[in-house]
Amino acid sequence: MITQKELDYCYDFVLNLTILSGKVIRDAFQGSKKIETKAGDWDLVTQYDRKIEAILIDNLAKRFPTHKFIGEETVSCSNFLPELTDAPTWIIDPIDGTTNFVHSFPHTCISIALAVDKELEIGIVYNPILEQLFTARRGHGAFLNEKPIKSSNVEGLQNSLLCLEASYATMENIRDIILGRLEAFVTVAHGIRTMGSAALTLCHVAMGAAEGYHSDNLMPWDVAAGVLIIREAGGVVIDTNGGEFDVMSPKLLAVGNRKLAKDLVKLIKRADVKTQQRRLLLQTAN
Ligand code: LIP
Repeated sequence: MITQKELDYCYDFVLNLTILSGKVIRDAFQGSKKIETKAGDWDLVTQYDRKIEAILIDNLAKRFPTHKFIGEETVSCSNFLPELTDAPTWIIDPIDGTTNFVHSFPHTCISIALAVDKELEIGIVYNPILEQLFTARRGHGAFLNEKPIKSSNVEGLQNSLLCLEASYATMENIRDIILGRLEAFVTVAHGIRTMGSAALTLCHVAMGAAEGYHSDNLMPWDVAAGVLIIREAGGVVIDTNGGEFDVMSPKLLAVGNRKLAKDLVKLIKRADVKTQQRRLLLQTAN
């Protein structure tokens, strides 16, 4: 159990800390970085990801000694994803959009959320390069640089700007699924975008700059803050198959409104059926 007053304090504290930590990204942005790979050639980490995660966790742990942490780089080192419990838990991506950061492509951010009783209470996504600060508290709305934001009410797929994560097509075992979904999106939408930062893409859906975002293969820290920001901006987050969204196992469809969400679920299902048929044809041809 946590009081509103305690949550107010957590919010003020983490907001200051996040803005201060943004300086690390800003100072390192144009320079050379030490780059290592994690799950594959496409999964990068730099010394700055680790540095920022250490700053965030050290300061939060000092201030809130009973709180727990799920941080991208800590989990990568231990290879162990902790369970989300009822305890106040900070879910942290020190640099979301690391590949963008490595290339000095300006869509990169710090993403941090607080969950209490497994409910997202605080979400902050901060891009210190473009000075975009997205914030949300459960039940209090969503904001970009302190101004309220609202998700899109465009209901037609044919009038939508849709985002998805195309880079997973590097993985051979799911390449056809990703490209099949990409083909389906391109065929119906006004346009598609692939930004390279799940957290910032979610915030663009929250501010109504894009109608929808879809990606499987994400991790809790990529999405926790952005999910609260979209919901507080009036948008919808569901599982890719249309069911309830699970932040600890995110297969995600984040959409400006419910009507469009339903149509996207159908579109993705049809694309996957087509992919399965192509696989069968290939198998019989071989
Ligand atoms: C990245 C995401 C990106 C996703 C990558 C990765 P990182 O986060 O935001 O959109 O496709 O898998 O998780 O690794 O830069 O923090």
